[in-house]
Amino acid sequence: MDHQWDQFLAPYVQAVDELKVKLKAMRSHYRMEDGHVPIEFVTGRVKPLISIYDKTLEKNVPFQPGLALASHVPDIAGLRIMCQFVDDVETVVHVLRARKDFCVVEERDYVTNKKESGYRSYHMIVEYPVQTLRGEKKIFVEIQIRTLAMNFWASIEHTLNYKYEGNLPEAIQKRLENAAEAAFRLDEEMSAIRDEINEAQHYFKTYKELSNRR
Ligand code: 0O2
Repeated sequence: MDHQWDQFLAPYVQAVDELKVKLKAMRSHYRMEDGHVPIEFVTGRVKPLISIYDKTLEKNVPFQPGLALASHVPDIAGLRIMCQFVDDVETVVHVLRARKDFCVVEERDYVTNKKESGYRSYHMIVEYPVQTLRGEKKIFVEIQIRTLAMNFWASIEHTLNYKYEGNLPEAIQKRLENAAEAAFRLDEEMSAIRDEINEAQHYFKTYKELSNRR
């Protein structure tokens, strides 16, 4: 049984590894252009089996490796791209849509339409071709694009939900709603002084390059 899961998950592991390299390369390319870098950092993971199991219960699909699972749980392979500013999220989405190495099959804009929980992020499901010994295998990968503030909120909320098994006490829920609002305002404030920040970052980069040459 373990072997079956290993075999099923292998292309997902490969896809996450490959896409991490590719998306991090995007960041390096921006850096070389000497302008604003919309990508702060990239992370990736293959969904742990226990979380896949929980998802199958939620979606009422059998917990067994195969096509049904792959189509009902499209985030077995997941990448996250963190950005400084809300506008950067849109920039990254445009660049991803134009790529030729995968095909975008679904988009969910929780940035402009936040979830009831207060969650904000942009989700893309892409179909990514993995080269295997038995030929090409297309798999779904979820790419989440969000600002640092959205990411901070989501990771805290995720941890708390895990602790309380999804039944957050009302007081904590209220605090999280306030925190979501604060994160939203932080994004707005940072966007308002974006030009100042960009200029400062440019000076800092030039200064560092000059000091390294000495
Ligand atoms: P994990 O542990 O991050 O993998 P659907 O039922 O299809 O409408 P579904 O399948 O939940 O909704 O898809 P959706 O809404 O696109 O969410 C998929 C992922 O987005 C989640 O995966 C989370 O990573 C993130 N997410 C969605 N809503 C929330 C939220 O309210 N709070 C936080 N912190 N993250 C959220 P998993 O499998 O739930 O979790």
